[in-house]
Amino acid sequence: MLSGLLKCAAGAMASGLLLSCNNSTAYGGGGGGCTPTATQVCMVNISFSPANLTITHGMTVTWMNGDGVQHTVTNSSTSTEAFNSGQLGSGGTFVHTFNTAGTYHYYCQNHGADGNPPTGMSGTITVN
Ligand SMILES: [Cu+2]
Repeated sequence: MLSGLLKCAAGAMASGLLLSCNNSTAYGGGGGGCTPTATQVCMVNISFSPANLTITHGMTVTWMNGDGVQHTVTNSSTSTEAFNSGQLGSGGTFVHTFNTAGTYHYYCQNHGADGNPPTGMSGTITVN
C-alpha cells in the first residue's frame, strides 16, 4: 500500500494530474479512497456502503468504486428510474440525479442479482 501511494504521488507530480491516482494500486485496500457522505455511496469489500441512502428529490447521488475489482451500478428491473454505470474500475465514479420521489433498488451486475429487491451486492436509494 505504501509503495502504491508513493507510485501514485510520483505519477501525480509527473503528469500534474491528481486523476492519475485513480488506479488499483492506490485504491486496492479495504475501501481506502472513498468516504460515504450524505450523497455518496462507496463500493467497498464487494458491497455498497451505505446500502440504504435517503435523499431529497433533485439531489445527485455519486457512487465511487473503492475496491480493486470492477463493479456496476444498475437499476433493478422493478425500478421506475433507469440508470446503469457500466463497468466501473477502481476509483471510478458514476452519478445519477433523482428528480422523483420513490424507492429505487439497484445492484452490481458482477456481484449481485436482479430481483425485487435485488440480492447480493445491492442497495436502495429512497427519494423523498
Ligand atoms: Cu460488484
